[in-house]
This record gives sequence, structure tokens and C-alpha cells, in this order.
Amino acid sequence: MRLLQFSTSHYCRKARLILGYKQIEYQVENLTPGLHLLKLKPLAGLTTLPVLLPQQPDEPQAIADSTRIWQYLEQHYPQPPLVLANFEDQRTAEVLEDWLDESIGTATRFVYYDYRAGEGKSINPSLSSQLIIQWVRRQYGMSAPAVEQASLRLSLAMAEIGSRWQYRPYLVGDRISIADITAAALLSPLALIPEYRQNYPWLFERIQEIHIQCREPLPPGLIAPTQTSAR
Ligand SMILES: N[C@@H](CCC(=O)N[C@@H](CS)C(=O)NCC(=O)O)C(=O)O
Repeated sequence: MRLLQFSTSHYCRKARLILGYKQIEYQVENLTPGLHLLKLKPLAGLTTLPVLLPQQPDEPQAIADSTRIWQYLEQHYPQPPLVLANFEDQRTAEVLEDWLDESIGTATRFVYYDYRAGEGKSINPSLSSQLIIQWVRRQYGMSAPAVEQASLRLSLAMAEIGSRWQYRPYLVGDRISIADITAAALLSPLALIPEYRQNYPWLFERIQEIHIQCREPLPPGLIAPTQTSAR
């Protein structure tokens, strides 16, 4: 099994958390933003990463989109399960996943890259890093009003996610679900932004717990008890 990814993408982190939770062996192939299209177009006909290559006879050559990836893995590797036993709970988990994927993951991206290009430039001021940040900002049309709107959207997300994660370990039900994995991955870039660290300490505790449960190294900005520095 092979995972095509951007090493810094939070959607690709989501796919790694799923693979790690299910304890599936896989290799990663890191693609370069922009050049990734040359590899993806003929494979999946899509333009986004992550893409999973099962490399199994009689299986699809490529599975694109993090939602389709977990559904494929759940079907072929049902243990340990990601689907919650209670039907209503599972439906809630999938609604949360879809909202996080379609709205909040994008808002995180806007706020994160805006921070990295401004106040957080010192995290990596190298020309190559700043060029990629500018490329991403241009590609997604990250104007000041759009960043402002994304920031408001994240405030709403913090209220909704906080009403759950602040008081219990899982967003829905009594064990990990696709909602927890999606939130842990898509909100993880905020760990580098001091304002979020100060205002929402519970968020980063949960992100850390989910990463440990999924055997995935912590995102930049978070340090595990046994680690001396984050990646
Ligand atoms: N809905 C997709 C979103 C994935 C996504 O937006 N990936 C970004 C990287 S974070 C990407 O590949 N962007 C490159 C492009 O749009 O060309 C999923 O869940 O996999």
C-alpha cells in the first residue's frame, strides 16, 4: 500500500491517522505542490492529495479523497473498527466529518497560511518555504476578507467541537470515530499559532491523544512526553 501525499498537508495527515489506527503497513511518496498534477491526472483524474494506491490485484489502482480512503479501508480492514456501533452516533460522526472536511479544513488552511506569511514567518523564513506559502495563498485566493471569514468560521468550530471535546475524550460515542480523526488532523496546523494555543488548550490535548492512539508522530508545535522536539 502506498500513500501519495504532501508532507505538510492536514488532509494527508488525516489519511495517515486512519492507516495508523488500523495498523496497516504502507509507504509514503511525497509529491511537490504544482508538479503533483503530472502524477495525479492519469491516476485518479483528480487534483488533490491524499491518494491511496492499494497495490493489490483486483483492487482499484488509486483511491482519491480522504473520505473515500477511510471508507475503502473500513471495508477491507474492518478491525479495529472506525464505524461506531450505534447507527445514530455513526451518522453524527459522518456529518461532523463532512463539515470538517468541506468547511473547517479550508478555514484552517486560510488562517494557518496567513499566519505563516505574516507573524509566523520566522517559523521558516527560507525562500523555498515562503515561495510555497505564496503559491498556496495565490492558488486558494487567500485575500484579507477571506481570511477574516475563515477566522470567524473557526470560532464557531471551536464552540461546537469544544462543547464535546472539552468534556469527554471523543466527539461522538465512547470510542474513536472518523469525526475525532478528522478534527485532530484538520485542526492540527493551529498548534503553531500562539492565539489558538492560549485560547483552546483542550484542543491540543485531544489532538495529542488521537495521534498517540493512531501511532502517528505529533504535528509541528506539539511535543510528546518522550520527544525532545517536534518534527
Ligand atoms: N476533500 C479532499 C481535500 C484534499 C485537499 O484539499 N488536498 C489539498 C492539500 S491539503 C491538495 O491536494 N491541494 C492541491 C490542489 O488542489 O491542486 C480530501 O478530503 O482528500
